[in-house]
Amino acid sequence: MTTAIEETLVLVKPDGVARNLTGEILRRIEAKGYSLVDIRMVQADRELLAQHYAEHEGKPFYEPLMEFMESGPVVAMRVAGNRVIEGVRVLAGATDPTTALPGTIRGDFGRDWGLRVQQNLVHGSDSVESAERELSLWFA
Ligand code: RTP
Ligand code: MG
Repeated sequence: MTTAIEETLVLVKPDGVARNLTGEILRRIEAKGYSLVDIRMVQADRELLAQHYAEHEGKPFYEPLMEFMESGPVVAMRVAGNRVIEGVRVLAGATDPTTALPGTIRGDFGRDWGLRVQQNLVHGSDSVESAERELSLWFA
């Protein structure tokens, strides 16, 4: 393992904020030893979300995803640490909360509500390039 001090974007999605899980999610990130560098609450608009989720444009879940993400405020966090990009995604668990393992954020608190899109509480950047791009969007 090589050392790779990174920064990543974490979003507590509207379901996580509405369910009062922001503190629990941040607690897990800090308990793991990652550092909170910046944090803000945002009511995201279409333009921001379209840029954030540009890779998913045209997919069947794109429109429901947009509606879900603009349904209420999100909490955006800049988080730093060694290999934090992969680490946060391990903490988050699999995209589908039904199969996300217990011990992960999505496994412990998420469930399938039978809606048109996965309401899975949290987002974490998936690569160094995504993290840089997303951080510049949410922390302009
Ligand atoms: P994220 O980008 O939010 O961190 O999640 P992820 O990498 O685990 O999942 P991704 O494939 O990037 O999908 C982005 C978000 O779209 C919603 N989604 N719904 N079939 C579905 O209903 C479906 N597939 C994806 C989820 O909210 C997912 O996190
Ligand atoms: Mg993703």
